[in-house]
Amino acid sequence: MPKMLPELTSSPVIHRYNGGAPVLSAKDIPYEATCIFNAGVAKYQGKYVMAFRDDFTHTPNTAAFRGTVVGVAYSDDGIHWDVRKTPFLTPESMGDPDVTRVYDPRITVIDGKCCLCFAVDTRHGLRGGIALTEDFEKIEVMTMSVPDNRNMVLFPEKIGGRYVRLERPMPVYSRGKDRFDTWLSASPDLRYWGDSKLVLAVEDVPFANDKVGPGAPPIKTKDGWLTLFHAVHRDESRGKNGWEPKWAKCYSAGIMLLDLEDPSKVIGMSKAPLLAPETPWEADDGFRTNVIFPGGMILEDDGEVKIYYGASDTVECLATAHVDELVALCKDPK
Ligand code: BMA
Repeated sequence: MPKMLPELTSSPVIHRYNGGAPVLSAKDIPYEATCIFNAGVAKYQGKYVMAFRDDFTHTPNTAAFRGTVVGVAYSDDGIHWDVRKTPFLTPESMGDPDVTRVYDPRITVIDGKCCLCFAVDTRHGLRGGIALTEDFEKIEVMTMSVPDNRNMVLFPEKIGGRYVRLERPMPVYSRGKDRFDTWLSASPDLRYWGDSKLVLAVEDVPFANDKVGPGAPPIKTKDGWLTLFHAVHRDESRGKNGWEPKWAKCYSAGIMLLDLEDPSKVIGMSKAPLLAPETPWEADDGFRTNVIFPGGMILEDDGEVKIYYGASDTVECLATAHVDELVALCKDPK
């Protein structure tokens, strides 16, 4: 049985593809793979492209990971994926010996180019990076933050003449352990970032008590930037879940609208989760159970929004909803 709090349930506007079964998992990968999750997805040059995280272990069903790489897959329909034979990003390919891990990619198509946001672990802290790629072979790293920052997500166009990103710095010293909020910074050139502002704090979200962070690149609507975020609820009584000895957190996905001209302003937010862990892949099985981690959101011509999310840090899943229903949820005052 799912080990969820009863109040954390998904919105009725959400439809899980194939009952919530993964669209990509370790069995689809032609190289070492144990957990395939937290992917970024975009439409680029006539195809869907996915960059996914691959954590691999020697021994099934243990948390003893040996490494993490980022792989790439292509699709004609956003559902069935052809995985490239070799990984795309590895710690070695980052060209910096300090990097020990690269993971949690997001993809934004901007000015006709693919812009990747990703996290790297280094021997001197966890950094957020932004890089350009045209072919998913080579990357040009544009910027790397100081520690500790992660979950960067780039908007798909310049706003007020500047590039804008959402991010989740980790103020352990000043705010206490794991009270991490969502921030925004702007840049003239993708390299130099500043004018940072708080967007969404943990205490703004009724279904979070631990941290809130950016999800997928926002979608532009006439009502505002439709924006997914992850919301973390911690409850020590959750005890043992998944392969880890103890995992007390529950990650759900929320949805909000940001002002079109000043996206640091939240102009609407659903008071309830959009997607909360419910299916066996999300709530019962995997490395860390009770994790929904959205990283990709695509608006189709007919108004369908595809939402790609990592489930239980173990597989990649897909849910859909109509854009009008998502906007309506954000505007609903309840
Ligand atoms: C976050 C990140 C994600 C992960 C999540 C749940 O802090 O590390 O990569 O999916 O925790 O484990």
